[in-house]
Amino acid sequence: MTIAVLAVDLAALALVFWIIWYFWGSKRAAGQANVWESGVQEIYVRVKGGYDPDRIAVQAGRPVRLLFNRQETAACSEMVQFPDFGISRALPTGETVAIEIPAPKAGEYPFSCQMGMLRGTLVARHDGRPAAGAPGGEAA
Ligand SMILES: [Cu+2]
Repeated sequence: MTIAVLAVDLAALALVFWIIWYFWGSKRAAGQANVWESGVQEIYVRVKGGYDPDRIAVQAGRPVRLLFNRQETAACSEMVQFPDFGISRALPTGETVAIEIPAPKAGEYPFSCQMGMLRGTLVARHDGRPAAGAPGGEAA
């Protein structure tokens, strides 16, 4: 029993490392959230002089989890806010902060730092595809 629990823990840990490697190690084109079996769409957003990616495509009507990781100490980026969802969160340097958006309707939802200098857009579409012309639109 204990060994089984340990095995599950190790598997979960391995998955976490794999996710980190996959998103940060393998420089993908960025933009499209990954959809897990749970139905949650998840994507890492690096915060360093801006948001990377700064245009995030997701499927409308499904839960979204954005994992912000701030890799700088500049005060400018210490908060991120999603005015459409009433979300405002601190982003401590070096920590990953999960922001959950239950099920966005189709539309474009801007997000920004507290002073609006750094900007990004969450794009929720029924087909989950980014708008034409969006950078890095194709799924890797
Ligand atoms: Cu700012």
